[in-house]
Amino acid sequence: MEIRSLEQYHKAYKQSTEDPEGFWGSVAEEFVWRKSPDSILQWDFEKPEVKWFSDGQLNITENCLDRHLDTIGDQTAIIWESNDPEEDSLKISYRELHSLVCRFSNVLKRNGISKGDRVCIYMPMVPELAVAVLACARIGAVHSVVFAGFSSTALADRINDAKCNLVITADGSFRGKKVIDLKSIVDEGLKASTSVKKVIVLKRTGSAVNLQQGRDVWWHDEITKVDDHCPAEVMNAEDMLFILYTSGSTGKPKGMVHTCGGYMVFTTYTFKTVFQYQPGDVYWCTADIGWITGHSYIVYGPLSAGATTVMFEGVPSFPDMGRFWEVVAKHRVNIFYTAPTAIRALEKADLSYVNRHDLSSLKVLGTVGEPINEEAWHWYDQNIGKGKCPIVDTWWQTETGGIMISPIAGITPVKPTYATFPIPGIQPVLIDEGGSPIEENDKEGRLCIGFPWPSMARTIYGNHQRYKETYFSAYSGYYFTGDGCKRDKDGMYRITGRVDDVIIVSGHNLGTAEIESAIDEHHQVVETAVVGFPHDLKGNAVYAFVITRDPVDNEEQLRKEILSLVSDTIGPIAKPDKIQFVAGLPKTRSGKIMRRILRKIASRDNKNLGDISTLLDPSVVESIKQGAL
Ligand code: 7RM
Repeated sequence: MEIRSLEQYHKAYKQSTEDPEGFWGSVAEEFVWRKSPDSILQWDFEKPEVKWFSDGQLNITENCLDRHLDTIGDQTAIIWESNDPEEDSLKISYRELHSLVCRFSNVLKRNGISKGDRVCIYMPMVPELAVAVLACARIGAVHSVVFAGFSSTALADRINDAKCNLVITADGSFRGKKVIDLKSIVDEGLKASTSVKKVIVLKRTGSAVNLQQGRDVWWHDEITKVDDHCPAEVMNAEDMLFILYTSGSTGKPKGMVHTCGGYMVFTTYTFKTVFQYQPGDVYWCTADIGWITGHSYIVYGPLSAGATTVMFEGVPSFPDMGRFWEVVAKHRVNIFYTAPTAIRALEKADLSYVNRHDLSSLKVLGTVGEPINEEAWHWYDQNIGKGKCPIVDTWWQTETGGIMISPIAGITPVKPTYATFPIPGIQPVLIDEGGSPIEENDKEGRLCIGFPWPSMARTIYGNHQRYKETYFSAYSGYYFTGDGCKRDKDGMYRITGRVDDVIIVSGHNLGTAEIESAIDEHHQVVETAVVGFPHDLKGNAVYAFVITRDPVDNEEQLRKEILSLVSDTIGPIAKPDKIQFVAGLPKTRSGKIMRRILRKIASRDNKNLGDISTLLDPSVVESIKQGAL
């Protein structure tokens, strides 16, 4: 089933569409099951209901840990790199990780947790976070990891929605120069919760904490009270593995539900296939485990594949803009996976931050999270990959669980800014304005998926109706991704951005990403966010929020240069009517620009900005409002 040539890719893809059950059934044979699945797929996109391997039984941690002990037990499973470059990094072998997970599983049981209970994890990027996740999975508890940068309100919303019974947290976390007191955020959040009975607290920063008697216990005390023997709970393939919240365009965040069997099969398969992981490779995904990328491609996929996965506690800019490259050199990283937002920031720093480090270990580069602009793609390719590393631009979503459209490193062709071709098993369909599938190439439409894949989210926790409405009602018989997409003459896919980010100016469809990418070409520009705003004549006009490298001394001059850049790259129609220079953009904690807020400001609808609590820095909103044109 391995793909080592273009021909094998075509063959696998063909089989996966002609005989999906045969294809995934044989991929599934590579795993350890307590009971092998006979039933491979049942599905109905109208209901909607999807089940994979439904009579199979397994525990994902036996696949991530136990099955490796005899073969690669002493190989490093996790390399941990601290926020502080002076602190020693850690190497944890598969055998050690197995023992840590079993021990902590027993701690969870001791604290009243059993199969089916929901456990909220709100922790820094330390190895214990991976241990906590795996320990939940081992005993069949459902984890809900909340990124440890979310506010107490956002945390409380998520704890209450899932009715979590227990929270695992730390006294605090280190992020660059900052120390964040996580435990006090948890305390604040729990004032609004009735379901949480216990809180387990890991000591990381040494910050003062308030332990509530009867509720709060220390991680380091608890683990001395148990041994490291813990048989894995036998799970049905369709039992819940985890809930992960993702924000929608409206309403409260959606708790996407992923299940054990299909998620394991697909994340492992895509990890090995897309990155062409080879035994012995050191793999680093810079995401936080609080996001789906961290779940699937720091923890589950790599560990199930028996890889060495790097976990980094810090940020790309601390102690300086060379940190990522220093870590790559230090651990001889072979496969490096990051986000365009990080690439754009690092690209603006002096090249000496890159060039002082030895990046010769790199073989494969990856990107994920948003469309990558042409300039950033080439910078990444030339300066990090030195023109020798294939770039896998991986398109997928929290809802899809794993990578859906992406090059296969070194095997399928790449094209800058294109996610290129679907992974075997994935059937993308472009839908036109009228709701009909587009057969021809060289066309743009809304990206849907026409057939189930093993790691798709099965429901929204506690709200199946919303799941149906959000993903299966726009176009009957299809899963709707919410993204716009172009398929070029060769059948390669380019994700153009959320369809709600399309601006129609005088009847012309303009993608915000295109315009942003044009403006970003200016040497003075660090980053741009573009939105539409209502315009009497044009219907909509373009408003650009621009961060510059240095303070602007001649705004009019710079505006002129930007306008001619846009005009030259896209056409005069795409020229922004307004260009506002700003110090920061309203970003979510995973680095996505919240255009919803900018749209409101651009439309002078300041009163109704909605929930800004999930922003990395809510204060930027006020300063953008002040300077609005
Ligand atoms: C993995 C992740 C999902 C949304 C998705 C897209 C955008 C992600 C790419 C991309 C263009 C990519 N999950 N997106 N990857 N757009 N090219 N390679 O990010 O749930 O947090 O976001 O992100 O709009 O719908 S997510």
